[in-house]
Amino acid sequence: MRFFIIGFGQAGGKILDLFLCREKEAGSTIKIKPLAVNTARTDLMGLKYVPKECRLLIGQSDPRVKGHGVGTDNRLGAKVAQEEIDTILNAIDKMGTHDIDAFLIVAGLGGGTGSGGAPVLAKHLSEMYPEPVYAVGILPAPEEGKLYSLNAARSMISLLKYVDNLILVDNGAWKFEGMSLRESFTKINEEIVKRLALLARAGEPVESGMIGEMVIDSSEVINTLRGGGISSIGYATTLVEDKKSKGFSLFRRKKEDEEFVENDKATKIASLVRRAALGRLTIPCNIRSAERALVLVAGPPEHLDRKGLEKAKLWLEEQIAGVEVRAGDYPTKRTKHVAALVVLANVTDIPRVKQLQRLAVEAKEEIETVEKERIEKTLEIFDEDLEPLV
Ligand SMILES: Nc1nc2c(ncn2[C@@H]2O[C@H](COP(=O)(O)OP(=O)(O)OP(=O)(O)O)[C@@H](O)[C@H]2O)c(=O)[nH]1
Ligand SMILES: [Mg+2]
Repeated sequence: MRFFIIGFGQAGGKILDLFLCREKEAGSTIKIKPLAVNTARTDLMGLKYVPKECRLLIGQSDPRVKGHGVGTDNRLGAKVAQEEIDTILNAIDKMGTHDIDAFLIVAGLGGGTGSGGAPVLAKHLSEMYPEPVYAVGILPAPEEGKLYSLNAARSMISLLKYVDNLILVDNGAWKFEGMSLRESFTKINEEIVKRLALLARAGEPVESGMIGEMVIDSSEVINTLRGGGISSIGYATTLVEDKKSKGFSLFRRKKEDEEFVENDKATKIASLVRRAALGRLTIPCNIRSAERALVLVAGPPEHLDRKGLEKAKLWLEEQIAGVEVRAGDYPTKRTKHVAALVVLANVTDIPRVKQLQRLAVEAKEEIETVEKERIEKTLEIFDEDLEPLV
């Protein structure tokens, strides 16, 4: 799955940078195209792995921005993106789009630049390119305040109009015990990157000498994510033992031994997938409200198992509302872990989204009331008999 990843704003840029960092460390051969777009010069300068020619500063000519960000004003973020959309699209075009499978815009939805810019970019990309446009939207934690919630709700509604799928991540649900939100961000970013890295492996050529038990094509990812809804992703890993160090009973005959190992493998894969689907999702949701699902398992080939994957698939079909479950694996010698990814596509029962919508309505009303009261109070200062000019 060849993604053109656009990190929009600070959170988006940081996640893109970390993705490139982890891919490099893993010696990955997966091809992705990166572009970081921001209104803040320092954010772009802070990136280490996004090549300099793949960073784009916008909004320089706007006196309110001038390379310093849009200060959590996502309307300004959207305006700047709209005004400079040709520059952004040119940068994308110049990097080449002929060999990509999909666009992936990553942005924090509570701020200004990414929150406002991501929907504008999604709109134009979906109009210009036949490839699907996905977004990873990061929702603010409740303690970040109502302005962030209002921004996120607005951005989310706009994104849903234009993207083929919106993968949500909830900072609130992912805050780590005993850590500040800022400290948690680093860990949350690692979690997001792990999931995206596995998704990017779907349909890609496997390492030399390796054959997948059940290969999944990028078109199957595209089919799972079609339809324009919201997705949540589950993930689980397990450290696998070295086969040589595994002791089996000496009293068992060889054939039974093999059967035992095979059954054990299948059960392990199936339970790993279950753990991924029932554990912490990128956005907590009712799994029964999912329309489709995609399962991807990666790990050393001797630990992958077709029967296990089929078992997991049947189980997941029972769990979700729809019947479409796709499953595949990706053998790799580069790890001692087996990882399972479960994409729950087009989920509808998401408490945080409902809460966000409520909060946003409240915030909007509050802002309007405060503004009205302020105007009234300001006018009270003046003598009532004073005639206005117009
Ligand atoms: N998971 C995660 N969330 C982040 C991170 N940085 C910021 N956020 C979230 O993203 C929102 C703010 O978005 P930013 O990306 O910082 O804002 P921006 O797009 O740069 O926009 P402005 O700074 O307003 O110009 C906040 O609500 C945070 O919850 C990060 O590194 N990881
Ligand atoms: Mg910023």
